Amino acid sequence: MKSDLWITEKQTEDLAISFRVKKTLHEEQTDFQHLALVDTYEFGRMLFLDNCVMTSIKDEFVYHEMISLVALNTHPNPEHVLVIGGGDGGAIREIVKHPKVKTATLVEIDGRVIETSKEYLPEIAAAFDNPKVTVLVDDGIKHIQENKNKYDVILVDSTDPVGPAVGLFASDFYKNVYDALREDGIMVAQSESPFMHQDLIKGIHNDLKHIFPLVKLYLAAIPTYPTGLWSFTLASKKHDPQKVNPEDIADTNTRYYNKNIHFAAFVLPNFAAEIFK
Ligand code: AAT
Repeated sequence: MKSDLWITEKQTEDLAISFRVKKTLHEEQTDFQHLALVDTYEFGRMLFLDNCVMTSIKDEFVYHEMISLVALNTHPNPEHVLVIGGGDGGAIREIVKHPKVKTATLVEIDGRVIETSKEYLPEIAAAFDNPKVTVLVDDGIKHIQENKNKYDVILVDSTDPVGPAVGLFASDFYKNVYDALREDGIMVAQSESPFMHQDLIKGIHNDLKHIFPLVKLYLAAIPTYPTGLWSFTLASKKHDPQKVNPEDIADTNTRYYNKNIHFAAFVLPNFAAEIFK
């Protein structure tokens, strides 16, 4: 008989998504947030932080490929890459596969996310032992303030703008990201749903446009995230993702991203393009 236990993310005051739970694998209150690892019938094992979906075994590849590979294949020489947040290791797993990457640094504020992901989500936390990888348990805001002219690509793989992640959506943070990037660096941040978070997306773009010459939104379908349609914001000092030579896109054995998706992801439906009008 199936269990009658469900885990629910309240996406807004008036909307929720529930997953029927096969088994609760782990639950704790860390120094930063409530952490739960559950096995679900529909999406396999899932990580929740403060009752919000962070990732699931079934659809994690979309998010992790899309947050990482668009920038890595836009930069002609992405040797040094930084991930802020992303303690599950999914972005890092995609980054180390790229042939041009020499170092991949992860700065995650909550060490318990890393440890529990290694234990319960080994398919996602698959590359922490790779020699290219350095893991720092620290506040990403602080790391960005302390490092200048260092990275080719910075990915902000953060929780929603509440709690420790609020500062990762602030204009001062983006200025420091600009300075932490080398002269032709690129930043990508997860920027929530264009159905629900238009004001947030607009704010991010307004802030970034004052700092970077090129700012673009791109989309991907992520069923376990609110509304299932997710956005990423790319800010670049020089290289334009839409002017990449398709021949230069590395084949890193992906399940969502490919040469056509690289360009198609930037084609916005009218309602999403209107966010910027
Ligand atoms: N890879 C998809 C999973 C995430 S997790 C985001 C991570 O950001 C969390 O582990 C959280 O601990 C970390 N984090 C939050 N604030 C900071 C900070 N200031 N410095 C470093 N790490 C931080 C993203 C899920 C997106 C959810 C969409 N609904």
